[in-house]
Amino acid sequence: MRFYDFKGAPSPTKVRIVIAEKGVEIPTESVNLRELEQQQEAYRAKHPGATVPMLELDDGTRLTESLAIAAYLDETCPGPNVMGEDAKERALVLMWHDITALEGYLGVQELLRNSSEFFAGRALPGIVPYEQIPALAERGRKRIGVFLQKLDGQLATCEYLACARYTYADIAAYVTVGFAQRVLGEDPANGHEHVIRWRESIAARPAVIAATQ
Ligand SMILES: N[C@@H](CCC(=O)N[C@@H](CS)C(=O)NCC(=O)O)C(=O)O
Repeated sequence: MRFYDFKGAPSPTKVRIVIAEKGVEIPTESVNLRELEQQQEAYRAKHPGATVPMLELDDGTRLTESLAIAAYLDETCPGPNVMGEDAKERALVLMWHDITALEGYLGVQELLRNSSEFFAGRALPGIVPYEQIPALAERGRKRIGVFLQKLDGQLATCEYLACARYTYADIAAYVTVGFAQRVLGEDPANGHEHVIRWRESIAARPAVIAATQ
């Protein structure tokens, strides 16, 4: 197997945390998004969609999309289960992953990619040259606030996001809150005591520390 990663980007960070939680070693190659290495021929020949993460299996299959990679690693690697032990847990993990991806992550992406000079003409990941729409940046900023409110409400009722134990839903939401903090330049968890309590417990996990340093 070979993992295509980039340390500064949120989507591969979720996979890096899963790998660390599982305690497995996977040969890893960094694709430098700051230098647009993902758009060069060598990487596009492997993944025409030109994004990271990607996991290349020994039979040549290439998995993209962090959720799919996490599900594959969870089933095939030893170590603690992160995608849910039974039908209800698995459904709750997918449910909170979807809420996080669609309501949280996309809000941060809207803000970043429609406001930063670096993403001019690249307002969406991939190879299609979408122009920026400044109004989407403002909408994204608002959506982050709405998402944090929802996260805090859920974490007021439950120690972890999807169920009583740590799962991939927590990994996805933790990375999204960190991404939001970086893009906003301020802590979106301010005033959300349950998010702050939860975030501290995730940040203290050895695998999270190892995967994000
Ligand atoms: N749905 C994908 C999203 C992948 C994605 O958007 N990756 C970003 C980094 S976080 C990327 O590769 N961007 C390259 C670009 O913008 O050209 C996943 O969850 O893995």
